[in-house]
Amino acid sequence: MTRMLALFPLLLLSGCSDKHYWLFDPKGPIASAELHYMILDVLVMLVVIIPVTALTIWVLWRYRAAAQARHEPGWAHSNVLEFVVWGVPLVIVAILGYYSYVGIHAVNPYGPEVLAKKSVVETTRQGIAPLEVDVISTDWQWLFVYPKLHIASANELVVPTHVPVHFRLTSTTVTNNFFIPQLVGQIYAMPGMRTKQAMIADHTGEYHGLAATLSGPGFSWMDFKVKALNEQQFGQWVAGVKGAKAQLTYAAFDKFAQPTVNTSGKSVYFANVQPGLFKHVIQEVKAGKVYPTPYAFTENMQAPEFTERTN
Ligand SMILES: [Cu+2]
Repeated sequence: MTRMLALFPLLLLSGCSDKHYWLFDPKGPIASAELHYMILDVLVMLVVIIPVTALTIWVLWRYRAAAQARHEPGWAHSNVLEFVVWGVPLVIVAILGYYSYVGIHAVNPYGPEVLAKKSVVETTRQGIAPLEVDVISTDWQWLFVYPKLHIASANELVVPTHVPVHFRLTSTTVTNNFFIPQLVGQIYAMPGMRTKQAMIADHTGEYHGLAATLSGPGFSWMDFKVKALNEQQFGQWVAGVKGAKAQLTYAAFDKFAQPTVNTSGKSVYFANVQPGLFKHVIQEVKAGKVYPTPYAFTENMQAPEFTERTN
């Protein structure tokens, strides 16, 4: 225990550049707002945690055997204590409720005010057209379609800095969870449905995106690179993808969406995405389209020796 306590200051020293501290190193207004409310919630909860910790130590000390404290087995009720144990939590829940409400609205991707509010985003230039990105999760890859640019990239999301990015999300398979800790919080990508998310990258750089919900055998590799580039670099990237050989017709998408594991880090680019792909995917899945997982991926769960019960 003492040894563990001695290590604790190292946690504080390790700093924000460490990849395990993404949430404490936001690189955009949405992630910053989320961190703000996270810290606020912890501070409000300390109103309970600190007194309870202190009182626990005090009670143990005050009523230790050697102190010979007064013994009161008949004691049963105190109005003051009732007031404290009910009153303080009520006040805390009210405060947390208020900040949850305000915080949810501050980062709500469905609210028209998101990314436009001065308090949330100082970097947004007025009237700048958002970049639209359609996110389609498969078993087990992420596809990012840029419908206005007619291009797509898999397992790599590239965005320009200081430009609002508006996501629409769906899934060909189970519900997935789109998460870029340094830029934007989790949002579900669900089969046959559309969700929305929005973000801005304030700084150029490379970030880590991930699937934050267990989704089967390929889950462990379902990470994606996020690159925030300046305007010129982004233009170059788009031009490069437009020069890619692979086309993304509806038929090509069908092939792409077949279950595959261990794709981590493999970026695939598609020039000429067939218009309306996002809508097409939702319609297909709604109509019952499935992408069956090959037996090889699930043999650890489904092998006959596990399913046939022996007595
Ligand atoms: Cu949960």
